[in-house]
Amino acid sequence: MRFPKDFLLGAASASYQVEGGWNKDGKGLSNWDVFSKIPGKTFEGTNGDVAVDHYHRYKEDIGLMAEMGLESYRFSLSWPRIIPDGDGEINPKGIEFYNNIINECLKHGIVPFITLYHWDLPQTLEEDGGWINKRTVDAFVKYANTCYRAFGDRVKHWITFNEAVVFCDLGYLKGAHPPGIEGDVKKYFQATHNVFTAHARAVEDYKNLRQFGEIGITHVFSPAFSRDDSEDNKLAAYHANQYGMSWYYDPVLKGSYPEYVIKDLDKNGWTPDWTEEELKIIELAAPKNDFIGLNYYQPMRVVKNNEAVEKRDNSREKSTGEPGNSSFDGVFRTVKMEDKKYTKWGWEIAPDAFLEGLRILKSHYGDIKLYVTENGLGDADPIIEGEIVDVPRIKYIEEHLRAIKNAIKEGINIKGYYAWSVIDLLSWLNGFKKQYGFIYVDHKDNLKRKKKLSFYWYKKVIETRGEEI
Ligand code: GCO
Repeated sequence: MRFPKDFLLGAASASYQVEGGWNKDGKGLSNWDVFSKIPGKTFEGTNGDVAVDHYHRYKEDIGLMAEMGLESYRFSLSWPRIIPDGDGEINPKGIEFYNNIINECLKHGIVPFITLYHWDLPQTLEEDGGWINKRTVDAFVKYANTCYRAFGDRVKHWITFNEAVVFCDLGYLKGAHPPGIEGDVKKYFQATHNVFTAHARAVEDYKNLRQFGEIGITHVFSPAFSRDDSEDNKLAAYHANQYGMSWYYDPVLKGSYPEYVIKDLDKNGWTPDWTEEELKIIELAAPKNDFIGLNYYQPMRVVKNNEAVEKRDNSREKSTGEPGNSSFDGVFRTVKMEDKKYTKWGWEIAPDAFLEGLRILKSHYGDIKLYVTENGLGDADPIIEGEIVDVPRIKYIEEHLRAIKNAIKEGINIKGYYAWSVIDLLSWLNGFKKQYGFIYVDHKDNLKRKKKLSFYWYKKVIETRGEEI
């Protein structure tokens, strides 16, 4: 089987992780420009001031994407590059930069797929309360509208937010992302609700403009499975899925929050401050979503937690996705399992759990269109005689593409695959050591680009539309 003609084979990046040019041409400060400079917050103090200098080298980079035969490029816009103070004047140089990227893609026949928010919030808004303050919701809707109007004639695929669970959880519960708050459950839920409201309003607004493209949101897809058949652990997995999946997918796809979680929130005094009007906006926007983007890296294996919640470790090392943490409410714990495979950063490699998760998703939400907006292997790539022989990455992507093929055969509506990432980039918490790209960046030689083995492999996959997988 080949991937269907309308299935897009692409790859992805995010503004802060590739661009650099942090203070160039009128760009405002982002929360990450500030947060990454607080000692101890990032791996060896790495930051995105230069990143991989995509800001200056985008032509070369997009040229390489074209050489690889990439059909679509998913990238994010830096909000403070476009509106430096968050909701004031538009920076024409910021618009120009993204026009250049978009036009360069189109010149090569690459479909641009835009993420509006991949975590770099204008610092002025962060200082004013960030995602806790509803002013940020209004500002986001305005920013989104600015982007639709500036780029919507050529861009027909829009993602509002990337991985709300990550920036809200790490921002308000673990303190590992800006604004660096630890253990504030009430704020965590408030932030998520404000994000869902912003998403819903941005979807409405897009549809009202009648630009005839598609819009959706990208979520982490990390279905929880019980480690074994014990009733306690199965209950723990149910709880994990209610909080980690339903809380995020229901408001977007069903237009309402899951009862199970709402009850808990009420009981604990964690219910967000929400209005009838906001809940209505969320309800009405749900059927207008065109798709949902899934970032799949690993599932969760969970057990009932028997340790005290106080033991939760919020260090940077413990916040980078490796299993072994208790949930914020102490109900369950993620575990590593003897019989599973893991990456160097301790993430499980589980294409079978991906397929299983997709089946569950379909049973809950029906035939909604799906894009796999991220999937890939974070590795320290082997270099032999100057060649980057990233065979483990090839194997990883191949196995996941096979799972997707099988899902399509079963009638699951997946319309594209975006490998993370197109080029080696800055990991938010793991520096440059953790590589994901098809294109290597030599940090010892002036950020020179080099094609990895996976580059040639993915090119062939695209050429043959995955026939051999
Ligand atoms: C990292 C992460 C990221 C994410 C991406 C999420 O190591 O920093 O893996 O690269 O995958 O930004 O959308």
